[in-house]
This record gives sequence, C-alpha cells and structure tokens, in this order.
Amino acid sequence: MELFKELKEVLQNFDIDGTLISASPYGFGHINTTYLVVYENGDKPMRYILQKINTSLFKSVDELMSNIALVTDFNRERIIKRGGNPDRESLTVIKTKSGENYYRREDGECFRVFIFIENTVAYQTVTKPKDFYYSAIAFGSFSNLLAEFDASKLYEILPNFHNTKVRYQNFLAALEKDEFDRAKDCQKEIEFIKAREHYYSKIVDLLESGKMPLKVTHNDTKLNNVLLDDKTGEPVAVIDLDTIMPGSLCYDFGDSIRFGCNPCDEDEKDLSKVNFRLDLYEMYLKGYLEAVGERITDIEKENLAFGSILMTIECGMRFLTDYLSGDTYFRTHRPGQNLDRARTQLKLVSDMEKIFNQMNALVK
Ligand code: ADP
Ligand code: GN1
Ligand code: MG
Repeated sequence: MELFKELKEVLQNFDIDGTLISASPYGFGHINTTYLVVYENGDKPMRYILQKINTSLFKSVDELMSNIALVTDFNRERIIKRGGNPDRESLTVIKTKSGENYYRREDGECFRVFIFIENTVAYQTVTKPKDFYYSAIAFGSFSNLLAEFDASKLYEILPNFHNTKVRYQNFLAALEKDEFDRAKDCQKEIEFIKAREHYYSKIVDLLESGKMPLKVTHNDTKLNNVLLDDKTGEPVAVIDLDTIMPGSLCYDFGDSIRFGCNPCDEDEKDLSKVNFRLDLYEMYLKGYLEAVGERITDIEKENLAFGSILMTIECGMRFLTDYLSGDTYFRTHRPGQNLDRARTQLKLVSDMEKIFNQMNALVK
C-alpha cells in the first residue's frame, strides 16, 4: 500500500484534530521507523512524530509505553512546577481515540505519536562545541530529574542492555556461528575486541558489588537523542526514552562521548578522519559535571573516562555482532555498513587508550 495511505489509516486511530496533509520518513534513528506528519487545523499546521515501534526488539510494547508514559508524566509535572513548557521540554505522548498510549494494528505492528517539538534540531555530529556542551547539560539535568523517580515502577525493557560481559558473550556466539561467512572480513577487529576482555566486567562488577550506585539512566545518550533550540543552541528536550532503565551514570556519560567526540559519521569509511576529539570530551565533561552537581559519587567520577572507552568498544562489538549475524538489529542502508560502524568505534577506542591518562586528569 502506498505509504501515505497506510499511515493515514494508522493515524485515524489517534486523538488528533485536523486534516492530514503529509507524512514522510524522518530522522536517523537505527531502531524505530520515524515519520514526520503534518496536519492542517484552522490556519496553522500542526506537526507530529509518528513511529512504528520496532517490535522484534521491544517484545512488550505495553511495558515499553508504560515506562515512557510514567517518565514523561513525571517530567511534565516537574517542568510545570518550575514554570517551563511541558509540550516543548518533554516528549508528549498523543493517545489513541480509545485512550491508549499506542495503537496495535491487526497485523501486530505498533505505532505511537508524539508532539513534534518545533524550532529545535537534533545533530548527527558536533558542529559547534557549544552544542555538545548544551547536550551534556540536557542529559545531566535529565539524570537529576530521574534521580527522584521511583525506579521500582519501571520495567527492565531490554535486560542486560549495557552488560558488556553479556554483550561479549553474544559477540563470541555470533562469531562461533559465523552464519554468513563474514568473520574472514574482520579478523583484525575480532582480535581487537578479544584482546580487551578485561574491560568488560569492570562496571558490571562495581554495580553488582554495590560499590557503584545503580541509577535510573537514559542508556542511549547520543547527540541525536537530544533536541537543542535551533537559534540559541540551548537544550530543549531529551528524547528517545525507549531504554530508560537502571544503569550507571558512566554508561550515559560514555555513550555521549562515544558519539559526540567522533568528528565524522558513525559509519565513516575513511578511518584517517576518525580522530577522537579530546577538546570535545573536555567540553562535555564540564557540562555534565555542572549539571549533575553533587549527585555524582567519587566512584562514578573515577570511571567516567573508562566508561567512555567501555561504551565505545561495547557499541563496536554490537555493530560487529550484527554484521556477523546478517544485519538484523541496527537498520542498515548499504552492505557492510555495520562493519564500517564497528571500525569507527574501534578506532575511537584505540585513540582514547592513548590519551586515557589525560582523560582521567581532566575529570580530576
Ligand atoms: P530511534 O529510536 O529510532 O533512534 P528516535 O525516537 O530517536 O528514534 O527518533 C528519531 C529522530 O526523530 C530523532 O533523532 C529526532 O531527530 C526526531 N524526533 C523524535 N522525536 C521527536 C520530537 N518529539 N520532536 C522533534 N523531533 C523528534
Ligand atoms: C541505537 O535508537 P538509536 O538509533 O538512538 C541503539 C543504541 C546504540 C546506537 C548506535 C535501543 O540508538 O544502543 O548505541 O543505535 N539503541 C538501541 O548508534 O539498541
Ligand atoms: Mg534515537
């Protein structure tokens, strides 16, 4: 069926006034399928984000949407209390006509709608260091908001999401299977990951032993999951709340560093261009520490630099696992894209290892 017609049928189930004008693919997320939809209502157009939820990953959409509704309701209340605009500073779920948080079509596909947050931008790479600083303020402040949230209300949507030990086991299993005979194309990368096995248990062990606090974290803090004001660059809203779960602050910090300190796209083929930007790391660190303030503990601080390496190698390992398994997890647009993505991550790890002392010194 033609896309517009298909999406129109889906959208009829949501509580939206006006006439649907257009619906087209939007953004650069790797997981869900995102559309920008425009309605005309009176004299002014209203825009929304429609997403087809990735149900091969999110098995219980009820639980997923329950988490998102709880967190957004909680945040909206706080935003109103401080005199802010909740429709702009938080995601807003548009309910279906029957009052649900998402719509399940007869074929099992699930859809949700959010208010489109206007006059903002989600960057794919850092163009101005100040933008990265502001994204740190956004994610750090978001963590602070969540510190007051009752974690027991949340479902653990993707168990072991940042359990790097488990990620490594999954990688080894995919390698052992080598279902698509692709291991031969990435021997160097495989060796690189295997040589760093001692990294993989460090944060998990600190969390398990209680030495590092388990906190409600975002867990997917890349730059394109935050919206910045398109004129002032100031933080507006943290989005993509699918992975809010208990985790470590070092995961949130490290994942932002992984993505933002790479001057190139995540799938850049020319690795000579992929050079870790310590200046941007310093910028993000400054913003993050300012925003989280007193809430960060010593053990978390001591592991911010290590968390950056860990999140980067974990992501590289996940891209390589997906490459070996036939590209079923991360959306790809061309053959070999997951391998290219893995290679950029490993290049960033090797850069960070060389300046690890400096990265730690900056925290101090
Ligand atoms: P995925 O889980 O696939 O990464 P996201 O929820 O991150 O999907 O959405 C993909 C992109 O769509 C974001 O990076 C952002 O550019 C845009 N986006 C998502 N929600 C909104 C919103 N409410 N307002 C404006 N843009 C949005
Ligand atoms: C995915 O959904 P998106 O595109 O913001 C992934 C992250 C990875 C990231 C790599 C739920 O993020 O964990 O770090 O791709 N999200 C999920 O770019 O797996
Ligand atoms: Mg996203």
